[in-house]
Amino acid sequence: MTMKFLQGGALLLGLTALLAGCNTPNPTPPSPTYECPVGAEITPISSIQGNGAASPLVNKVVTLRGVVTQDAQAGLSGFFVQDVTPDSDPQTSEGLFVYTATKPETVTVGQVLEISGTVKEFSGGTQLDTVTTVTSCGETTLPTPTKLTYPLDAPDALERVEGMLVTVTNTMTVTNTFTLGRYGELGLSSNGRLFNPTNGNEESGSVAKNALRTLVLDDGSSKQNPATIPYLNAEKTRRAGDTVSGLEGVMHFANGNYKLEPTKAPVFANTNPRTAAPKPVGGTLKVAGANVLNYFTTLGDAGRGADSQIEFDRQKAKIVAELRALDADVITLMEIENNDETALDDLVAALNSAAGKIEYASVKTGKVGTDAIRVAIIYRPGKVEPVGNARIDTNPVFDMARRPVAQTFRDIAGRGVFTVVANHFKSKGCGDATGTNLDTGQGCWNALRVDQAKAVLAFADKLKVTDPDVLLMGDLNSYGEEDPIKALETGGFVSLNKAFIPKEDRYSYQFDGQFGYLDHALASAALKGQVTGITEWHINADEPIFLDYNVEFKTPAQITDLYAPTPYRSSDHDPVVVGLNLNPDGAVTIPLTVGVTGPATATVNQTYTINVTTSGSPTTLVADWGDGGGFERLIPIAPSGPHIHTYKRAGSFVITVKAGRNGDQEVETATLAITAK
Ligand SMILES: [Ca+2]
Ligand SMILES: [Ca+2]
Ligand SMILES: [Ca+2]
Ligand SMILES: [Ca+2]
Repeated sequence: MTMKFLQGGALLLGLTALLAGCNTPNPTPPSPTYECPVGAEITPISSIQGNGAASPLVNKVVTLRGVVTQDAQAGLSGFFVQDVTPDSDPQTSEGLFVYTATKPETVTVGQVLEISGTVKEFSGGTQLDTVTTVTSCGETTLPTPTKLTYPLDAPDALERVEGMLVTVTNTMTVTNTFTLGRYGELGLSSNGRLFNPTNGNEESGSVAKNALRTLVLDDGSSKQNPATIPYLNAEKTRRAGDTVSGLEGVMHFANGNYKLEPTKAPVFANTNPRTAAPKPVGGTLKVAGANVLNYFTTLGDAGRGADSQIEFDRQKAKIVAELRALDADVITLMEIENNDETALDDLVAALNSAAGKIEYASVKTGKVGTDAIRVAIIYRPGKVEPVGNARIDTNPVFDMARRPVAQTFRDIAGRGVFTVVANHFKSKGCGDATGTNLDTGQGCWNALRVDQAKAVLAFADKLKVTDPDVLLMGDLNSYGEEDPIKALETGGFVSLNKAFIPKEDRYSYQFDGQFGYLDHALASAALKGQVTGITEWHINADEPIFLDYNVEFKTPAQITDLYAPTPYRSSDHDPVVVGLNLNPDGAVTIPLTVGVTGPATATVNQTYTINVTTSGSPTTLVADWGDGGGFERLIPIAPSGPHIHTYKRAGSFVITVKAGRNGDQEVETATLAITAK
């Protein structure tokens, strides 16, 4: 049927009605027919859509004829029509969104409508707007959905099917749940989840290639924070890694993205179910690393962490459930509030309360550096004993991040000694980044992270004097094939993630729908042979963010229904667990350490007291109080004890304490910044 025929105004019968006249062996239900008014000049939808990014008919008043494929007026303020007489050009879409926000129409799927209105581009999508007349012509069968097979052949491939009924031939994988709670959307990908190109999963991976594998599945609604979150399973989650098939719907363009608005319920499979515990890692001793999602006892005004006691209680219950499920003997923690021991003590008390016994103790460091958060180490005193005190890397490359904290332990049963280092390198966020720290494919601050990796190597060399077995744990804010990890590998450390975990399972974090591991475990060469296994427990990266402790953007029912005091989405990073079977060690040289803590403010002309802790039996101990007097001896040289000073003037001062031994061939330094008023 030609356009000329249509425009001639002849009676139009549905093609199916004509075909129904043929003799068929079986009786068929009467086919729908339609008949449109005579006279109007009809503009084909293919001419409205054109073959480019925007309509060639913007702001033109047109009349079109299309069959309703989806009525989304309740959720999207419009409905979709598809031309009853498509052209033969696959580059031109035959579908269109009819925007009816201020004047809803009663339409039904399968109804043929003649509609007059104005062609508009609204944030990148073509639509019929300011609708003046809608006339029903009757009904017809729906067009056969256009088949889409991923990966797409071009970044703008979906432009050709904008507003059209489509079906996806692939089984797709959930790769992005970030806006599932907020907008009812899921990011899907073909051929499995998406990985960050620098994670090492494929040789020639790129963000552009990932984009060709991506599809957004919407819920037919643009409403924020829907009371009913779509696509959840019986466990009220939808995990990344789950699959979905039978996708059919209309390809809508809105908010800068193509979104499939389903016309059939998508069929999900829980192919990546939750696990109750981390995979076994073997060994006689387990060391874990976990991010505690800004565990702040300072509520609300800290600008991070829980906003209220209710949120903090929910956060604590989830973190305690996670850490207990790790069943680890030593745990390095990231994102503890840097408020001396307050937040850390609170968490340890909660762990011990849940255990009904003193199961964990913490390595005491006081406030570490000046960042709002710090790293920390907790351990089971029944399984390991500290050898000396914590050592903190005060290299200035960590001034803009978190200082690494190290602790040497002896395995009480097996007598093996090793040292664990908790790390949390500078993040990829750009902030004030300039010069070599701008993003060149590995996020911002990559150059600084390389310097931090090199500093950790130098720090580890000092630690190896006590015992050569050093385990680096933590969020290095670097994916597996990025420069900071290569620097550590070049420096002799072995990536345990790479050595033990299959590529497709190497992830601890999701950003922008791409997965990767920022959370690492690296062993010194001497330790490698004593490692029995490692796992990344996918309780967080795969889970939607709305399952976390927060109460904002949730209805009262959701605050209750979506929350559970379980490990799932206790944080945004997956924890890492390493199994060790340590070789026994004899007596070791206790590491020389020094630490200093004290109030943040001193009062002029009054006694100010610091507490100095040391290990490794220093033979000299001196302090420079920062007010011009130079170094003075501290007496006695005790493992822990107060020392006093009186400031004679107001000002900001940095107190430096040095401990030495072997005729000061070995010297350790600690500093404390204070203000005298
Ligand atoms: Ca076409
Ligand atoms: Ca939505
Ligand atoms: Ca050892
Ligand atoms: Ca909150």
